[in-house]
Amino acid sequence: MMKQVARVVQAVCIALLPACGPGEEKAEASSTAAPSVVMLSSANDAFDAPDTIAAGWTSFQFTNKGNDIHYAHIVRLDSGRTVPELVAAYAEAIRTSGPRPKWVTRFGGPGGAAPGGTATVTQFLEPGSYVWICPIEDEQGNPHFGKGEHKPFVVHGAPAQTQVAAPTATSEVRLMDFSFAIDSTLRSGAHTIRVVNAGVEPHDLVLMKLVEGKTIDDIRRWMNPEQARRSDRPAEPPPPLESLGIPAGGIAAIASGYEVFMDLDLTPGDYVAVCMATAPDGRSHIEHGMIQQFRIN
Ligand SMILES: [Cu+2]
Repeated sequence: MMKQVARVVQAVCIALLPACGPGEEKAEASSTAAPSVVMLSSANDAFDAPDTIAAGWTSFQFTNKGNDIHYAHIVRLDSGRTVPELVAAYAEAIRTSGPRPKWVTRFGGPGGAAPGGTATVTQFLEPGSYVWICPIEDEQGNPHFGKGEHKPFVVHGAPAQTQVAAPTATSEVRLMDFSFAIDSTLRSGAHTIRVVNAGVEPHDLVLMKLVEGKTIDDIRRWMNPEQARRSDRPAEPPPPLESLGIPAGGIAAIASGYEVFMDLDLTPGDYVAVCMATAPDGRSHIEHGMIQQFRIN
């Protein structure tokens, strides 16, 4: 019963977040036109999503129709690289905690959506070749994209889209190597939070609202994606995620210099911000210090 309640709360809370691309080329927006909306969903380890999208500001409204958490993480491939190469190289990097392929740019996209939940991300799309992938791992540590949860799409030029304005932020979170700078004025209520990658490495952001009695050390211990692959992992099996914290929003990984606008409604309580990325040394960003507790009043 408690588990069901937690899942419902999780599904409600996880309705996320607008995002966008790098800062340079969209500053001159003079129109109030809304971003175009693209609906996509995931079920049974497969994406249902369009093959082509116009360049410019775009809201991705992602619905999770599966039984596990899913992402619609966007990656951009360098010219000449193929989707089978991506799937093979990235899955191998995850399996070995190795360096991620240099010819893949992390481009954001909808973050974790709970089963039956949604995640909305608005971001600026540049023309090019992209792939949606779900990097969530199953209980054996295999990423969903290795089981078929990936889909390529092409972004083509659309000059009219440059008239669409960027979202207006009420607050800011900076992602660095390896820490967060969270706006101390953040209070409960509705926010549009600008998330900026001010570091060198790609970073993501996952916000967990702590369950009563749980601490940042519980999150550090059980949400560490790399420790789980090593011999120093805890002896017991991990507890259900919802027994530790409720996912309260987040963004999929963005490369250095990118910014994301995240709309979310914060309720009073204790939160933990974590980055689930892996550093070139095979350690998680959490192990490098990219985990921080903060209170919302
Ligand atoms: Cu990070």
